[in-house]
Amino acid sequence: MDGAPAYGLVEQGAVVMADGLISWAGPMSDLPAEFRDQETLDLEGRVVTPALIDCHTHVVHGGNRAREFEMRLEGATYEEVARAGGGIVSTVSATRAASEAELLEGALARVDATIAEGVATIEIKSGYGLDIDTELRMLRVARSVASRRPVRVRTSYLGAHATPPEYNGRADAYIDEVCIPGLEAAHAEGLVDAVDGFCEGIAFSPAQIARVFDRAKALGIPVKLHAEQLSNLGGARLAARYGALSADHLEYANDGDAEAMARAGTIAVILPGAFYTLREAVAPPIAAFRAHGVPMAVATDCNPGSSPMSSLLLSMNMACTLFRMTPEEALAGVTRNAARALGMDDAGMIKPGLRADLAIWDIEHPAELAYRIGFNPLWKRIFGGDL
Ligand code: DI6
Ligand code: FE
Repeated sequence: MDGAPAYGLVEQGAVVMADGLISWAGPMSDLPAEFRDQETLDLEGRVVTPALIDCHTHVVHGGNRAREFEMRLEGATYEEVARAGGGIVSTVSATRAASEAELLEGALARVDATIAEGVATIEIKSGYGLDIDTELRMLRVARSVASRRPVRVRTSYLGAHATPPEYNGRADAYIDEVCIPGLEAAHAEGLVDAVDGFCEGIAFSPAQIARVFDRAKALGIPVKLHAEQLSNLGGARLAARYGALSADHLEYANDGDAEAMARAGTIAVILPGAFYTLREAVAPPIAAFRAHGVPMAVATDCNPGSSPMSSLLLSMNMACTLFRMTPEEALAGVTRNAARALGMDDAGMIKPGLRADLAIWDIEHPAELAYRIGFNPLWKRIFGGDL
């Protein structure tokens, strides 16, 4: 088809792997002689992509919020549920009450669903502990996922997710007494790859987030931010000012926000699962991100409240159908740009020197990955060169 998206697709391609890394990739006809007598696997015309990367999840948490789902169907809004002590805070109670083993068991079930769809790297946030012990427990559990399953884990410290009940009305004190000391403790244990926050009317102001980011910068940890999800408070610009890896959600972001993000090299992480679940009416400004050259990632936001979804393939479909992203953008969003949103330069592309994390699909064209709904065409996943 003339003018059809290219996807960087190589017909009749070959990928050579050695020692867990990609050593060569290109058209079969160009395969250098030195690789010709290696052991081969004939993929019989299947499509190979980089293994997928889910760059925004909250898969470690206790309990579930099916009751809240019912309340919303009875007419309550997400913000009303949150203000009534439901929402994030109800998951905080369930997470505090859960043992490390229980948290791990719940997380593994969700992670297994994503691995089955070709995911090889998953980002996992804290943020349902909101006290130092439970935040650290969540991060330890998140890290332990990587020793239980063939998957890489990146952890984000999300102490600034909500104000816990014991600090009701004293958000600043929570930031000073729990959130920042918790960050220092988690960093001292080597548990933090990035620092995240929730900048929102029901969460924290830009000034409060800035205090957490200042500490992160001082510790040399990159930042990212849940920004402009339910309203525009200037979170995306704040994130850009701190050179954030990503700003996430962004439904209420505007053209100026996109411009600031482009200048800072901040990735826009698009989370259609939350938009869908909350029946949000305002879509993120995809055209502005495109126009300013802001790279877009796509993730599940897998969490028990606003996005109880573990399917990254479904996120791709939603990003296209709800937000008019192209299937090519959606694929870049769960591979190349997802890696950038995590500050990783060793995954997300099929390129010599990168990790041999690949997904092999029973499809004829990459557009099929975003096109189908509730169908998983993964044939095999390769993780660090292992089938
Ligand atoms: N935005 C979200 O969509 C999740 N966290 C956040 O900051 C929701 C978390 C929840 O409702 O439990
Ligand atoms: Fe989130």
